[in-house]
Amino acid sequence: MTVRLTTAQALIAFLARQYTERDGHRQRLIGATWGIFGHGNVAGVGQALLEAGPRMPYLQGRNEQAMVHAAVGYARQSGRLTAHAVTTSIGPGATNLVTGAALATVNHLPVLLLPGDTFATRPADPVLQQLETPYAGDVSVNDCLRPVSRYFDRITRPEALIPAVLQAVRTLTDPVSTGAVTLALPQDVQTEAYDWPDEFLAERVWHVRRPAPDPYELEQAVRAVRAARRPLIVAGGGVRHSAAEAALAAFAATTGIPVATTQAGKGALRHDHPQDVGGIGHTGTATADGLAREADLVIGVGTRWTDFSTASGTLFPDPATRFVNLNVTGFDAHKQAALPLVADARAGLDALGEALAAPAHRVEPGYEHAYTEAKARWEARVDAAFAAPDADAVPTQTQVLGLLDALVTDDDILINAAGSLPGDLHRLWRARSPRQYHVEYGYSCMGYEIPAAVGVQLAAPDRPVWALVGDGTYLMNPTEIVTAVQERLPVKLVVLDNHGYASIGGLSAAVGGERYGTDYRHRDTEGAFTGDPLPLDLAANAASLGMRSLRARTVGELRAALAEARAADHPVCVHVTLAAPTAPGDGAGPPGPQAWWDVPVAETARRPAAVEAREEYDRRRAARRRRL
Ligand SMILES: Cc1ncc(C[n+]2csc(CCOP(=O)(O)OP(=O)(O)O)c2C)c(N)n1
Repeated sequence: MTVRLTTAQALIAFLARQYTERDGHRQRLIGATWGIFGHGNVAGVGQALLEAGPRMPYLQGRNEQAMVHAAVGYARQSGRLTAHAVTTSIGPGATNLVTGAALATVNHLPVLLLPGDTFATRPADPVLQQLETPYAGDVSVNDCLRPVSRYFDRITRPEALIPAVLQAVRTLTDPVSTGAVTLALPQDVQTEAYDWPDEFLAERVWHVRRPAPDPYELEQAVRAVRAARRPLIVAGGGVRHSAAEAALAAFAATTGIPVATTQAGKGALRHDHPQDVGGIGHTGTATADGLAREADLVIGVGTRWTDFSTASGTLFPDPATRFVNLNVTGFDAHKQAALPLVADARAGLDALGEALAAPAHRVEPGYEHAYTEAKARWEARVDAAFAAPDADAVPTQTQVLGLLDALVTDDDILINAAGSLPGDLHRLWRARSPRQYHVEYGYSCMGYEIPAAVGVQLAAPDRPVWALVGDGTYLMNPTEIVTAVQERLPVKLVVLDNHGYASIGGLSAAVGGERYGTDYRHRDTEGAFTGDPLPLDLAANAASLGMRSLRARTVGELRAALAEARAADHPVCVHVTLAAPTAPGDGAGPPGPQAWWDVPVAETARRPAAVEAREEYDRRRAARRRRL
């Protein structure tokens, strides 16, 4: 039997009947479809969504990039088992997807992108918003999405949807390949009818696999762990994606091996788990980075080993240090010249734990004692950075985190992506539950937080969801506030205002850039932006988009505003102007970077600051170690 539907109607009907299943739990693969309509999708996917009604919930966004961020927030919070689709018009609506797609793919998070495309039948080239490429008639702007998609297809005939969408869903549900998936839909094909076989539109369940380790690789890994005197686990986002938190906690407790975490992995262990030693790398804790420098075996679990985690190749100075990488992708498992252990994180940890049980393996007491003491020393530094003793004082950034730390429970979710906050959060935040810490640091995309909060709140309707943003990030992408208001989502937005890019300002100073172009100030008579601060009122801006907005000028006001926001059943913005931070690491202020990060400095420069910075850079760079 067949059913006659347009390509767009068949696509939406198909997507509404796809499910994922893992560990016996089954859920819809595509929970909803975001969309902004234009002539490239209104008559096709738009009409199909209207006909589908509640069978495919529709969410209205303000900006295509932001819709992808919201979808990514939703997928990450849902453990990648359920995702959103995003439909756009052709041309600018489609190319606005590129940044969000790259973010999804870098972070291995599923999102289905459905950009409209120019006519397949090409009756009147060029149509509105068409890019004409003189040397290639089959190129459209959607080809920009190829390098940032894990699967890309253009549906130039209705029946071509069948193999394309099956590959699309296979990619979305595969733990190795998931990321952004793009099906470009020419505007004429979207509206063309076809007789679709019933089997195509029947319910389909996609099992999300947990590959077990290869026996040989497991044996090698076990041998390496048993031989190690100072092992360190570095847990990444793969732990979260595999829901391996409990397996990791049990493995660490049984073996006594300390666990450091990347940005994507933070929260895998509760902060008070005895083996949790906090963040690793440039934004890591002194405890974790100290252990890394002394480690003889590093066990990476679900990590891509970015430069932040390895301190740009300087964190593991001992050439004898070996790596074991437990990772579902062979690509990542082989990094750092590691012994690869290609497997799902949970399956791999369980297998390792079992193999190390007889005879029971545990690190030496002296090692355990040393990292336990180092952790206690670090915790005292966190306490000092969080403490805000004077209720009338203007708070610093870390004191804002301290006030949140005092307020939240296991339920709260904190979202951040860029600026100086990811560093402070990674170093200092005390994660209380596995999915509390939601920092997107694979792409570190300014403007992620507010739309992501909308997506996260849709995935976790009963949990308090906080988007923490700098003023720079706010200005880049505030408009999904309107969506939070429209959907009555009680997201909490905390705007930490320091009149510019504090993070890049600090970085600029460190690389001899003299903070050029990083403050939000008027142009002065010499042409530089060193005049008075710009008269921005971001609290009023948020209020103008329909959000309740609270201004906090002091620690006391901030404490009250955060409590009000937490209790509210509607979206609330808390705006706080920060006190200038004390220079990090000068002894008085909060702890700064505990390890290096490679940002190249000008090799030739006339200004003394850059010349000096280059000398320091050459010294640091010499410590880099490549593992081949
Ligand atoms: C989309 C995007 N553009 C540029 C950057 C580079 N960048 C990283 S942090 C930052 C400044 C962030 O400013 P703000 O949000 O105010 O946070 P602060 O640095 O003041 O903590 C910039 C420009 C980025 N990460 N993302």
